[in-house]
Amino acid sequence: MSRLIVISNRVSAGGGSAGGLAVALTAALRKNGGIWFGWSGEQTDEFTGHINFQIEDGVRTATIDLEEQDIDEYYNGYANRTLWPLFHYRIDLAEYERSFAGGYARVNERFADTVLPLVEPTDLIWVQDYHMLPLGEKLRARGVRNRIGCFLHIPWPPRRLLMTLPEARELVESLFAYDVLGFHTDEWLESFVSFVRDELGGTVGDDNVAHWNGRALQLVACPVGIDAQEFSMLAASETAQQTYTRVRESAVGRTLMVGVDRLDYSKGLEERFLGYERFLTETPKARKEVVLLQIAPPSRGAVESYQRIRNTLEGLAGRINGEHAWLDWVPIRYVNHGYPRDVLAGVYRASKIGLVTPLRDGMNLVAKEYVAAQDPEDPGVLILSRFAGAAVQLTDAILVNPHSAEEISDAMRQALAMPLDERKRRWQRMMRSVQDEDVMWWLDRFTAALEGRDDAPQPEVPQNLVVLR
Ligand code: ADQ
Repeated sequence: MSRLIVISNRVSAGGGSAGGLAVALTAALRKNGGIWFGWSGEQTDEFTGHINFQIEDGVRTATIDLEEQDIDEYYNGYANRTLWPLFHYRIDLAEYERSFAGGYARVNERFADTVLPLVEPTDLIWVQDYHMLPLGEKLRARGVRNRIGCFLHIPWPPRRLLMTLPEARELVESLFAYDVLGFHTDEWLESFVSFVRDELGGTVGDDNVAHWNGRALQLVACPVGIDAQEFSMLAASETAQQTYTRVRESAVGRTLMVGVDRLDYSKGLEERFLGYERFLTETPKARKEVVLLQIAPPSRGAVESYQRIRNTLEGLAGRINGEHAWLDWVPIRYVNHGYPRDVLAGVYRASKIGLVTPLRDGMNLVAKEYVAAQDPEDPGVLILSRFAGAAVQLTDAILVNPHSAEEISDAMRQALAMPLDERKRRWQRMMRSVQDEDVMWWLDRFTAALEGRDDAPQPEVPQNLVVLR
């Protein structure tokens, strides 16, 4: 394969605490050579385009610092206050400010200008996520003729929602600068197709190639996975075993339910707490027999809606605990910390119920990590939102509508009562999917499409998940 240039908002090559995605991209870059380019996370008084090169875990990284105004308008602004809520169907939270749109365009220009001298003619360029949607167009405008692909890690919103964005049309038009555009699921892909057909007047064939204005764009539905093998090994590590023992002891014989999410309104935490409250009220005999452990490290603290959700959840956890706690029992343990991956693996394994109930999620890797960490002889039950991309693959989870407290409460009762043979049967099927469609599979499929290759591995997947080309 050609050299890869991976471009993403933040760069996180290798390292023990990096997520599976970072591990996979690191592996690909190490194997094929190339560069991982992005924002350093640092602020500078004046943008100079100075690149800080490093070798991290055998991978060459190149990062730049951004000015305060860039960070406000591009990152905290357009990325996190406009696109993130809109793409998660939350137009009530989306803020449409011309200054944000301007900052987003400016920073993408800056990325294009700085990365340009690093690109060699045969490199494959792979742009990650919603922070850099127009980057392909900016690179084309600077004469780049390489194959360029973009993968969107979050949902693509329905056409009528996207139309609320003042720059919707030009944003979608800019995507035609890419050769390949990837989504996790057919649902997100179909929403994109609907916009192209009905708003741009473009066409999309059975081969999922979109045509508009003389450009052809290959659309691909390609669900991201985790490094299942690595995660199962982490779950068997000494740290995971110690964590398992500590967490189980702290539950003193009670059944543990766990949620692990970035503190984000898309993750449905408030609705999850309300579902649990309903369960406690409706199921008096199960009270004191269960504990909900919610791990939710704060993210994007500079954005007001994130501060609000933090306050709401603290209030809700306090109310539920105040109402239901007993001398020796607190129903919700709410922890605002991040943990290393081996500790998380131990927590997942110690929890007989995994709660993954986002209101909307591109994929959701926690669901897959929970499955990979289970003991095959005594696996836990996954309760999963129908509105997470992962629900297309993990159909043996208990699937719920996360907006319904009743459905969450029912699912908790069903999970608690589920016999061992049914738990095993469901887990085995989910584990097979997590193993077969792992992160390397995703990487191979996307890069195959980017190279225009036909020889990507073709494991058995539901028909609607096959790369459509
Ligand atoms: P996220 O919205 O961040 O990712 P997710 O896919 O669940 O959501 O990944 C979160 C990662 O962070 C997981 O690997 C998890 O282990 C880790 N994490 C969460 N809480 C943690 C904690 N307390 N301590 C340590 N680690 C923690 C976006 C999209 C998703 C999509 C991914 C990948 O929103 O839909 O699945 O990108 O494409």
